[in-house]
Amino acid sequence: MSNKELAELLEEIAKRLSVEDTPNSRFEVRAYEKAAATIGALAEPVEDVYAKGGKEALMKLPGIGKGLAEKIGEYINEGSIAKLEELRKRYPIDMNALTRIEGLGPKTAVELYKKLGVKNVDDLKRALEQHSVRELPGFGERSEESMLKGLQVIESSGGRLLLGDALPEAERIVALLIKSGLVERAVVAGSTRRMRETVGDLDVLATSKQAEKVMDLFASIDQVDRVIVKGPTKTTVWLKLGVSCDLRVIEPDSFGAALQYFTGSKAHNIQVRTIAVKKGYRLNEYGLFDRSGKLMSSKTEEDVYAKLGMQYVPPEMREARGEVELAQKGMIPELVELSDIKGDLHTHTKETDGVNTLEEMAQAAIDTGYSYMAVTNHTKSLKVARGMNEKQFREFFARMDDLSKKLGDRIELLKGAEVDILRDGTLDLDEKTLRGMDCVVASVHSALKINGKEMTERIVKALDSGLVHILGHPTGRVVNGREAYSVDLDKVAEAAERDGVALEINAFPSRLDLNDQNIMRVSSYKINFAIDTDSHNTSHMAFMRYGVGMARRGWLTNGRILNTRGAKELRKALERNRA
Ligand code: DGT
Ligand code: CA
Ligand code: CA
Ligand code: ZN
Repeated sequence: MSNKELAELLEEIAKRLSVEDTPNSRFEVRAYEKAAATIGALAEPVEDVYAKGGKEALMKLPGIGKGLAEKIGEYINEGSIAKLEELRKRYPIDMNALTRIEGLGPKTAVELYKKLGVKNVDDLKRALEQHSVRELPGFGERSEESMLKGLQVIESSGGRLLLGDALPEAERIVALLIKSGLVERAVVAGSTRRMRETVGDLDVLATSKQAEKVMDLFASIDQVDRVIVKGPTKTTVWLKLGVSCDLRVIEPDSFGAALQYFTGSKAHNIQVRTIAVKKGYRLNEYGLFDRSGKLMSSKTEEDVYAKLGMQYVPPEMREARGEVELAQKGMIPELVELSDIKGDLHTHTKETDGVNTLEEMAQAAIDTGYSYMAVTNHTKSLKVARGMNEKQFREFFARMDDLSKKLGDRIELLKGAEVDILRDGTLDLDEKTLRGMDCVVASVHSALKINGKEMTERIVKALDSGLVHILGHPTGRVVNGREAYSVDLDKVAEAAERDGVALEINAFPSRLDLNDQNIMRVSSYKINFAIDTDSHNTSHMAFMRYGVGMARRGWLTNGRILNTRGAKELRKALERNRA
């Protein structure tokens, strides 16, 4: 069982409960949603937490009370949750798959079941194609169209897994191999190492003198659902996570060449191999060989690149986008690193849709080693997130002042908001309140379907207000879920340059917005970027590395990143933007 599996079951309970109209259901729905968020973001396997400390340990996790701890215990002990089974009997539908379609909520799913017998995504597709959905009262052509579009987005994802699910799983597998003592080295390769936003399968490399034993171990680990092919040097398994994983065991001496080869991308490798061929060499996963077939290099990636007359290319850049030429000229930029990040500028607390208290979030930032953290709760028009009004911000900031006094110089707390950019481009709080803040993130959360011209004007107007420091998740896309809204990013970047606004690289694994391609598109403008986690609970703070991955894939150096500045310098930059 993985944390993700359990989180999905808890989410399913929340969705199914949200259809029931009992007096307690709203409260219960929120409790299950919070628990799902907590478990989904937990670094340690929830089973381990339970094994060590039982229900009490679970109850120490944010947002998990006694009732939820019991349900989780029930699942760990019995492999099922009676409450969920009961709910599933009421409506035998694939709730999670159906509601993954943008614009299709639990209530709609149940209605489609009652009226048309739709139980799963295939049924829905058929119903849409036969135009029976649009005939239903309250649905119409527009909802048919929007559901079809949602279906297309999901189908085009082709079953690729989010980096935020792939990387931790690959790391767990690597850790298990190393712990076994059977391997000398084990590392993550493939698109996961390149930090692509989604990955098709996991690739792990290991060096060992006992390949057979390694393969036996790999095939039997808990994460494996079934073995697809098992051989002496390569084994492929299907993981319970819903993705396959290749393990290759290689000779220690060819580690560098193999890592270079299996990190990819394929397109990058083809370009590198062409360079080898031009020199009369041969390059493959075993090494770099000269004209006479003599091995020239294979032990480290650095050496392989060096023998080809190239600089080392960071994995995130290996996408055949011009990095090979740069490496030949010795012009690979010094990319931003996770350790350069000094703070987080976009976080939420339980006052709006976050899970943890202000105190808990501040402690998490301290534990991460940050110098500062901006707390940026939602604003009033975002009702689903219980957004705050001007008065509530004033009261909240008074509490922040108290906490800041208590914390002294352990961390600097920045007063902020994630203020909604309303449909007409105005901001969802009055000017005085916004001017009183240290860090204003402005984001679009509503009226996402307006045309590109309107959306561009709307965002540009918000930036031109002179009240905004950071444009949050600038395209609004959800990975594998929702397309970006139509917007002219060049016009947005021009405005950001004019107004001194930083564009966000939102590190939340389902957002990663801006992504690498969009970063490259706008990085020629004189603008800064802010890499933020958009944390809704303390464990989300660990998402920072995915944002850094996007920035590196977009070739950014730390000079371009606002939150690599120390606290003093950051404050100066934020003030200058307001002047
Ligand atoms: P994915 O899994 O679709 O997210 O993308 P990758 O890049 O992880 O691709 P994958 O798993 O098929 O292969 C891992 C790496 O191995 C790939 O990036 C480059 C290398 N590789 C695999 N097959 C070939 C091939 O036929 N030619 C070359 N040059 N490299 C290959
Ligand atoms: Ca792969
Ligand atoms: Ca693979
Ligand atoms: Zn947001």
